[in-house]
Amino acid sequence: MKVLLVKPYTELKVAKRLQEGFLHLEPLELEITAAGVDKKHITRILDLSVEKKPADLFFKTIREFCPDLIGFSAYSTGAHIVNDLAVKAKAILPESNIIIGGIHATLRPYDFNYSYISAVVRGEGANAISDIIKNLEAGNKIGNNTNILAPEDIDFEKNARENPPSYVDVKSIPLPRRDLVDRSKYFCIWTHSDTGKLDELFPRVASLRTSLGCPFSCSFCVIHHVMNKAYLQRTPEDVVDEIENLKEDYVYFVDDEMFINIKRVTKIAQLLKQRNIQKKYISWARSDTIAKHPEVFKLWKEVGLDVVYVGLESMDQKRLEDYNKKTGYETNLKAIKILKDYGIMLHAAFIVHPDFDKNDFKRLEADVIALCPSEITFTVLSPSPGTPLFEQYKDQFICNPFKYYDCMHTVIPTNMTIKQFYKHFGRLYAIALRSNPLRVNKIKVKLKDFFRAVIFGTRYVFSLYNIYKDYPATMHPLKNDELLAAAKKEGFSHEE
Ligand code: B12
Ligand code: SF4
Repeated sequence: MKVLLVKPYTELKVAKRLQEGFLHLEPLELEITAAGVDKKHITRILDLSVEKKPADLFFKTIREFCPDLIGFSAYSTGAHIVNDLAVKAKAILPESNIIIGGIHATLRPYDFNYSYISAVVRGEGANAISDIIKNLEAGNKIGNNTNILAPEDIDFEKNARENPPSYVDVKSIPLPRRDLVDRSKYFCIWTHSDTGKLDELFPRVASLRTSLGCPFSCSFCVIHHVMNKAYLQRTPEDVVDEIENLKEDYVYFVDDEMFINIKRVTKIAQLLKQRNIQKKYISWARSDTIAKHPEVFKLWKEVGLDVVYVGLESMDQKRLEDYNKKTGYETNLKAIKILKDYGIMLHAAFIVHPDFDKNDFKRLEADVIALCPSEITFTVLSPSPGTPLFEQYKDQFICNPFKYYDCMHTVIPTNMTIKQFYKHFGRLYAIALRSNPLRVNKIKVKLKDFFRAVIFGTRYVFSLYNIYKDYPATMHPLKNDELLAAAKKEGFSHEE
């Protein structure tokens, strides 16, 4: 059997700019899924995410390769693109089976209830694809459990809406097939240096997952809905074996929250030390974990933890409570200090709420300046499809909330006019770029890397200032209810 696994592209300019300029991570979701396919089959991964002409490449590949099974991955931002590619692929190859998996399929399988789709997979891909192929080979029904749902099944909608998926034993998840992608494509900007210079500002980077899920339930996040609050952990030995075998020296941990179990992460660091594994790491961590367990971060710094992404979200206690973050202003401050003291670079992630007024932006600007030097990014609070927040706002959308779900385009009305909102939003990024350690600490980098960073940084900020142009011109000077009324009148037709 020939199997083609496809990562969709993005249509939104800001997301493209991010991937072209700052980080493009390997399609780990497809590499893990591919590892569930027996090696007797021919498996290919097609990552369309930064191709110049992704649709052309997709159709060329399916015509030439003629896969029997096509599997798409989809985050919410790519779900409509996947549906579009799937229907066209089925028209070209009517005999092939098309399956869809990933976060969006897990959250809202019913968005893929179409006759051209053979199965929608919820949860882990490797185990599911292995079952699917066995079923196809045996001539059985493609899916018959709560994780593999077949649109042709009469109970599809009922199962998709009422029966939650089950979770696999973490030990049964195979190691990713990293050999199936061109590894030279994947990089991440690395602005931290202990020596004042960097051999490479855009090193090749490997993605690695040590745990799945998160026991917290922040209101804006999808993970506790995807995983039903489960937290699955790989053993320290298993994790360190995988790290040791990576070709790349730079590693991006893609866990939602890697540092939940302190004993486990301490053991991972101790093993890295014992085995003298010399690599550099980026990970996410909560501010309360850092504040409560500084010793763990000290140890991790010794084994190469360079950058920690922290969802500070806000320095306003009330907003933190509204987000159900279960941290606080003081905790955020403590975590920032600990990371600075240990020489670990803070990458602070803040949420900009569409209800922000001028003063909220000014306060956030002051918070950003106080964090200097740090990496700082912002997202616009966006209800994710498949969550209660999405249902709560369902009558408030000012654009198609699926196509524009990139946490940069607001999907709900802003308190300021949409044009002013993005003027302030772009300005936040401009200030954040000026606070970047590379600039503040005058880190020495190769000239070509320096120019690349300046050019991409400028283009990125420019595209942020201009986000408002992605909404119809009549909406630019509007705010609040006027914006909603105008959007309803537009009927979202401008997106087609
Ligand atoms: C690293 C990361 C990124 C990276 C890019 C990652 C990438 N390779 O594309 C960066 C930083 C660029 C990024 C950006 C964004 N991200 Co992001 N990101 C993540 C993070 C932390 C890890 C992703 C990952 O590698 N997971 C590990 C893989 C192995 O897990 P997986 O994707 O679930 O795949 C498994 C199953 O779903 C299934 N599966 C997946 N595909 C398929 C296909 C088939 C055929 C089958 C059978 C099964 C299957 O099997 C896989 C392996 O077992 C996730 C959180 C998370 N837990 O996923 C958020 C997450 C995916 N991101 C999210 C968001 C919102 C974004 C942004 C839109 C906003 C933002 N600014 O953060 C942008 C969008 C950028 C874009 N171009 O689309 C949301 C998505 C929510 C949603 N409804 O889709 C998540 C879930 C975070 C969250 N807590 O809400 N992200
Ligand atoms: S701590 Fe992080 S991963 Fe966990 S629910 Fe909150 S935002 Fe999501």
